[in-house]
Amino acid sequence: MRDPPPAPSPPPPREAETPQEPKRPEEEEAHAADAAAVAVAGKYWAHRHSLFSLYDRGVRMDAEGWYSATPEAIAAAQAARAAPAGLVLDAFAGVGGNSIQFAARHAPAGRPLLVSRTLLSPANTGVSFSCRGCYVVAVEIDPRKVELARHNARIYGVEDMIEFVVGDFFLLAPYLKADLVFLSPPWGGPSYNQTPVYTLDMLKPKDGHAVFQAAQKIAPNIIMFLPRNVDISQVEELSWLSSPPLDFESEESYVQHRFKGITAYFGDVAR
Ligand code: MGP
Ligand code: SAH
Repeated sequence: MRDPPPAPSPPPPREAETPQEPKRPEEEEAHAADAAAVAVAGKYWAHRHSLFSLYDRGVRMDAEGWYSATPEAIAAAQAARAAPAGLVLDAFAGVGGNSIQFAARHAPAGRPLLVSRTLLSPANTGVSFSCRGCYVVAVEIDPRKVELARHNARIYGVEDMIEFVVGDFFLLAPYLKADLVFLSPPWGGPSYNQTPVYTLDMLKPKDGHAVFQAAQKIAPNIIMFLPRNVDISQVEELSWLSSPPLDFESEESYVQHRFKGITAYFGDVAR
């Protein structure tokens, strides 16, 4: 009797491009990052379609992207709070999970809004057009992630709606204005949930107050995506940094009944 065929194994996850031999020092560094991406992707592979429903069309990730990208359904719900055609600053854009959903706002998965066509009426007569997506400025400090995010935005058909900026949000903040700032800073890696209560001073690279205060100077409306074990009273206190205090709402964000994080809304985006 013949052995049964081996169980199908998932194809290796795509990561940032793997350099060929021989490698220069910077290529070694990139290669190490790719290896890390593959390792991390092992745990997150099963979540690939909840992170990006169009994953199979060629979405690219790196290690941090695998564990940090906002799942698409959550990012879409967050984006739905933004005003249509508003200007959104995604301060920690990563591989683009949130920027893409703000730009594609309400476009059903798999049928991305054809933004470049909706900006002009067919005859270019100046007749009103419908554009439900937001204009997004996506700031990200890691240039490799910006390339991944740009590539992913292209897959979703929204690259034209997003201005990608490689830079440090804290340095750029004084020069920026927007209708809404979206904040999903690093939580300190997957071990964020090893503590019973996550306090805002654990956010990276600066504590939650510093992040929030930088955002307040940019826009009257702020959305923050935070760990599910965050101290929610601390988060609410951020609204008191304004006078009068900003409207505040917090929401538990789920993917298929699994609790993934807390979304905090400040300003007109709070219900
Ligand atoms: P998770 O808790 O690491 O995954 O992250 P999971 O599968 O819920 O873990 P488990 O406990 O069920 O095994 C859940 C979600 O939180 C991720 O999909 C990201 O959207 C978000 N997230 C996680 N981390 C570590 C970060 C981070 O450092 N920064 C940001 N912005 N989001 C993160
Ligand atoms: N919401 C994103 C994930 C963000 S993870 C998504 O869905 O894809 C947090 C990101 O913040 C990381 O990619 C990290 O490189 C970036 N980052 C860290 N410090 C930063 C800074 N000072 N300015 C801008 N980006 C920063």
